[in-house]
Amino acid sequence: MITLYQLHWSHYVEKVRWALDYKKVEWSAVDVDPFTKRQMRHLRCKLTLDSGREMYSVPTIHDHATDSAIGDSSSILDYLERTYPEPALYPSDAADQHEVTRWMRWLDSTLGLAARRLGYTQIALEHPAILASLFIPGMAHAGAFKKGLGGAIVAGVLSRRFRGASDSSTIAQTGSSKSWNNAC
Ligand SMILES: N[C@@H](CCC(=O)N[C@@H](CS)C(=O)NCC(=O)O)C(=O)O
Repeated sequence: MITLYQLHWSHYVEKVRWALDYKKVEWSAVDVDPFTKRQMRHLRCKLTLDSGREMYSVPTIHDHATDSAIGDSSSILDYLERTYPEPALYPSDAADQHEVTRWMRWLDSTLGLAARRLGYTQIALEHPAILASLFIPGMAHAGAFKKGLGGAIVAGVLSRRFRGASDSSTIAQTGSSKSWNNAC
């Protein structure tokens, strides 16, 4: 049984859900509070940013069968392939496998980040109240005024992060052993 810690709308999480379903392993998801990540505190699976700051990231899985906790979508796929080899996600040829992994990690840190930024920016411009529902627990049923205010605050926080916080750009570097502590 695998527990997936998720923000349900994250495309990095979707990638892991696809892999889990493809492998037909038994799994269930825990929705994580994006600001406090309190649901993950029992896991010793933080990633270490270049700045030295440690943080929890989603997706993270906890495989109860092996008592392993793994963060980073591409590292999770690598783990699933090693631990549950059938059906195979990767081609059998080692060179092809290397190529797949290289593309996957490159896309994580380029298209993946750009798509996320575009998505949040569009939502902030067109329907900021949705951001409140996504990021603030309990906001889904709040009134329009509260949602609008919450959405504006979340949009401000996100745009500050996107504007150049080194931590968020470091999250992109999934292939870098410096940025990620995968031994968790
Ligand atoms: N490259 C990572 C990216 C994961 C990522 O950026 N996750 C975001 C949510 S979509 C996160 O956990 N950010 C931590 C935070 O913002 O505190 C992966 O492939 O899993």
